[in-house]
Amino acid sequence: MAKNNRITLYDLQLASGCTISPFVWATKYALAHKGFDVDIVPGGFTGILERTGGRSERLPAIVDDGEWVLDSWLIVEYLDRKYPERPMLCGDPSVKPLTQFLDGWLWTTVITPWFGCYIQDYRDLSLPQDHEYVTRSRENMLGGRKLEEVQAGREDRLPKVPPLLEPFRQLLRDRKWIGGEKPNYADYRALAVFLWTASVATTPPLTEDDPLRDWLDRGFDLYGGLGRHPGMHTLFGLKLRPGDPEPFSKGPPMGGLASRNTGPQSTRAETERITKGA
Ligand SMILES: N[C@@H](CCC(=O)N[C@@H](CS)C(=O)NCC(=O)O)C(=O)O
Repeated sequence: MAKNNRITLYDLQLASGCTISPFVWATKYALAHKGFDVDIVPGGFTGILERTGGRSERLPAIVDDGEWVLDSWLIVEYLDRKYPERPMLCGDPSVKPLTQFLDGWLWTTVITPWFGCYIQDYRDLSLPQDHEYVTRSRENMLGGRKLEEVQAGREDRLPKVPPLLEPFRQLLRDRKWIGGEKPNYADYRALAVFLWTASVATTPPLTEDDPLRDWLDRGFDLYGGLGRHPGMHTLFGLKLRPGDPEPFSKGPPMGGLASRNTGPQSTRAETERITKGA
């Protein structure tokens, strides 16, 4: 049982002290959701094995009254199992698989392109002692390409990403949180993608008027502004150029699950369009 309500979290930080890892971000929110006070063990990419006494090469890791738990997913399972009397992170059985799907979709859809757009920033913002390791390991991840070469030309690629987030905007259109009236682990896992982005994005990835802004701002403000570290960058302010795609859908929701069939009146405009090309 957490002594004095405190749990230790091994963080993965940039030189500014802000968390970079989306896995650690999701864990910070999970601990706050469960109502714990957190003792942060600071540090960057190098020396993780030494800091954790040989226990882990990856972060996050937590220590709860002497009990080590590694891996963000196992940490969440541990917290709900050990503290079921506190607000559940994944209360319903469907939350876990749907959260894993959403996380996987966000990685493919936005983290992959944004990784290529911010990878040089990611290295430059890391702790000085991490630069060499981050350069070598990330260049290996990118098939041997130089970080500078991968990031170059991002002004042409960044405007192509916001339209891809439309299904996620639809998800949040009619609800306050993915979890309903209150956020749950699906919210934290999705927020973590944008918290990671804000930790490295020296130029914004989303337009000022992106409808996701409301959920993102409320999410960053949770738990006393947990996502508002001064080292973070704004996500909003992407400037579009002529020829760039519309960043998000501005029309009314149409078709499929985006609108409700409440009789012919509700589908007439769509029917006209698909039958007459109006
Ligand atoms: N399955 C792990 C993945 C954790 C992970 O990959 N963490 C990365 C940070 S994003 C890490 O520790 N990287 C250390 C490194 O790159 O050397 C979890 O869910 O916690």
